[in-house]
Amino acid sequence: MKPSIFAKALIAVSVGLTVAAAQAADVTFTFTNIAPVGGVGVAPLWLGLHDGNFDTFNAGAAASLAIERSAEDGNASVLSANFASAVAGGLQTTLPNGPRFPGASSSFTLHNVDLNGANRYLSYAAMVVLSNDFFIGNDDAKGIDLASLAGGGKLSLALGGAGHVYDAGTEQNNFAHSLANGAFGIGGGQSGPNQGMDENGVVHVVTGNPYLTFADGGNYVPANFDWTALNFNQQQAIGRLDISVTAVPEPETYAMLLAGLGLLGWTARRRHPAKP
Ligand SMILES: [Ca+2]
Ligand SMILES: [Ca+2]
Ligand SMILES: [Ca+2]
Repeated sequence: MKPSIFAKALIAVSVGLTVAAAQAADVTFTFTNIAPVGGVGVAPLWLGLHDGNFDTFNAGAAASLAIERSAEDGNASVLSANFASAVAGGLQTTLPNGPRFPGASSSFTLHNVDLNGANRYLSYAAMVVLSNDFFIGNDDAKGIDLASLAGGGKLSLALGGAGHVYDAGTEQNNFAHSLANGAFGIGGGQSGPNQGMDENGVVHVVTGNPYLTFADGGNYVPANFDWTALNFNQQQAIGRLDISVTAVPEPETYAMLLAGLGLLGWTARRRHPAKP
């Protein structure tokens, strides 16, 4: 039998309710280092999903302690603690498995994400490895809006392209005093957090190939790194962040859907009463 006009309308209403009420989502983030072999690495990427009111840093201003720790030591714990206390309903993670060097990737899935509200905007930050205090991040708290993915979908972002690599301005660019974080198993200089010479500067965009001007840079860069062709003025990104969203209907959505189906069944029975 063909469904009645009423039944068709009911189906349309049920589907509409399902979409409108499906606010929770599973969001999988996969970061892949796409720099050339021998290029820079990226420390474990911190990701925060908020309502637009969490600003990690401002270019031209002194870095917070959270950004200093992230940029100098690859340690997002202060940033994470700040986010947890400042953002109601925020969700965050730091991708696992240590720094990602060219070709390597790392993934994590956040659940119960509200991309229409409390978790609409994405912020990210991570140290560029090796460096004294370089990091990738987004200055604009509302610069990455994920609301269009609330019903499901995919998005890929290029991270660390021209204009998106920053010097935290907290440590002088000098590998002789502080090469990397010993916690990552990269020796040659730093043996603990917050080492190196204070820079007392502001957060600023890195341009060109900064390693060419590092004091003693050539004497301390490990043999498996080749930064001679590196140029932060070019558009090429260090990494790609793939975001995959699966909308998850909330329990009340199922309830409405079942109620709609029940009504459909009742309508069908009324149109075709059982024969005695
Ligand atoms: Ca900012
Ligand atoms: Ca610096
Ligand atoms: Ca410092």
